[in-house]
Amino acid sequence: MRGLFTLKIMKTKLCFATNNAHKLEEIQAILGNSFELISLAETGCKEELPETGNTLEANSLQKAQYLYDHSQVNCFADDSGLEVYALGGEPGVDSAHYAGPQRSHADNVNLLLKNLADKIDRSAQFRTVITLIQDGEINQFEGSIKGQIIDELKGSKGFGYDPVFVPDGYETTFAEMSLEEKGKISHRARAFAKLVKFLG
Ligand code: ITT
Repeated sequence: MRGLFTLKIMKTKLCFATNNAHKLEEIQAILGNSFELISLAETGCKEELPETGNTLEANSLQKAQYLYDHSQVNCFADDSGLEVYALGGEPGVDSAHYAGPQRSHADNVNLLLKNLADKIDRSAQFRTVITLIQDGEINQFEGSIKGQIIDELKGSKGFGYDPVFVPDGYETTFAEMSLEEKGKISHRARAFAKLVKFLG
């Protein structure tokens, strides 16, 4: 009993500034029991977080700073994107709305495959930047994973560009992997591992 109580009071309370349920699920699996994650709703923040930067670094900072300024809770925000070398790093910060404001994963993937149709180099990377703000102090953490964009969709798990991304050293797409498998190697997992290490 005492051990359980000690564990409970030692949990670090943090708000994860996201409205993406898939991401919350993935991060919960990565963070396990060490942290008590507070949702955006629990902080009373109902607004759309601003994301107008030109880089993943700027966007994750902007989201975290907005939440911190409005709710004064210690928090972190992430921004991720798929960077395709033959497309000069696109879709990058525009990954979520690559095919338009409807933010459709299916439309985004289809546009990506169209834009890559005549390209021989299919290499890409997913990249995540996390910004943590604790008592006003800002720290950023980055994670990435390299892979190849295949020319047809495979698998039904995950989200976004997962059905067309095969990480280097693997035969399957992210969308064919379990949450746990993807969670061991993903860009987000790598960035979050750095965050967890930092938080100690
Ligand atoms: P929030 O801003 O609400 O957190 P989001 O959907 O914009 O949610 P991200 O900033 O992490 O999430 O990612 C932007 C886009 O990049 C996302 O909509 C996907 O299209 C793509 N993406 C990021 N991580 C991905 C992943 O693990 N698998 C597939 N696509 C991913």
